[in-house]
Amino acid sequence: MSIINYASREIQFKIVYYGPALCGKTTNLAYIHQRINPQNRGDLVSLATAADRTLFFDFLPLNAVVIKGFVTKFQLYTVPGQVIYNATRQLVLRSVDGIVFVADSQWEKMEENVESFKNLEENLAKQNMALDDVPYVVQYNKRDLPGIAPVNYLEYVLNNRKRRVQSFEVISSTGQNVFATLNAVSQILLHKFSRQSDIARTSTPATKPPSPAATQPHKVEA
Ligand SMILES: Nc1nc2c(ncn2[C@@H]2O[C@H](COP(=O)(O)OP(=O)(O)O)[C@@H](O)[C@H]2O)c(=O)[nH]1
Ligand SMILES: [Mg+2]
Repeated sequence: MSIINYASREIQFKIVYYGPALCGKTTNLAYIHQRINPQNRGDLVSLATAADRTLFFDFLPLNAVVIKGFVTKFQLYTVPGQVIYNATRQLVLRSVDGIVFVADSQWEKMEENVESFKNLEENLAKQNMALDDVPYVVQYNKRDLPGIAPVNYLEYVLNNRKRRVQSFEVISSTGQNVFATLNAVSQILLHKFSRQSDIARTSTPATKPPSPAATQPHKVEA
């Protein structure tokens, strides 16, 4: 649920990168962090173990466009993918506004992808949310590796619900389609926000939601 601060005229949205261990969630955030103008972002906070696996989460705050006098801020989080950290995943998912499900395209990771996707639905259900009501997109990461499943197979396994969502072929280690993914989920959640919020309804004539490119480093206006 977005947080609207009338005093500071800010709207905060929370986007969570969800997926199995080592699928590339931290790599997405690190790339975004590296490409965004430092004036428009905070530090990337990673709580990692010595083995470089996320223990709690990564956190990256971004400022983006101004909607009707309000600065929109996006808070990007990752979850720890390892099965045992489910309580942490539930905490990180609290009040989520948008989700990027990151799948590892390698055949050998298919079971883990499916398991993680199911786990996402279960954890949302525990906070009375249904995946179908949450803006989300799917990312097929590691497209540069050998031994990956074709996209139509991944679509069949991970994006075969009544409502098919946008999906992206990504190489997060080079940044390919990392911003396309983020922009897509931001656009969907901003659309939803414009439909539902008083700010959007009571302000100046309906304009289209800020361009998804708003989160691109060179287009950020804060
Ligand atoms: N070849 C390749 N390696 C990747 C890609 N994305 C992430 N990795 C590597 O996969 C490993 C796990 O990535 P990380 O972002 O830590 O995964 P997380 O557990 O989901 O946060 C790291 O060694 C990354 O460099 C990719 O698109 N291609
Ligand atoms: Mg990580």
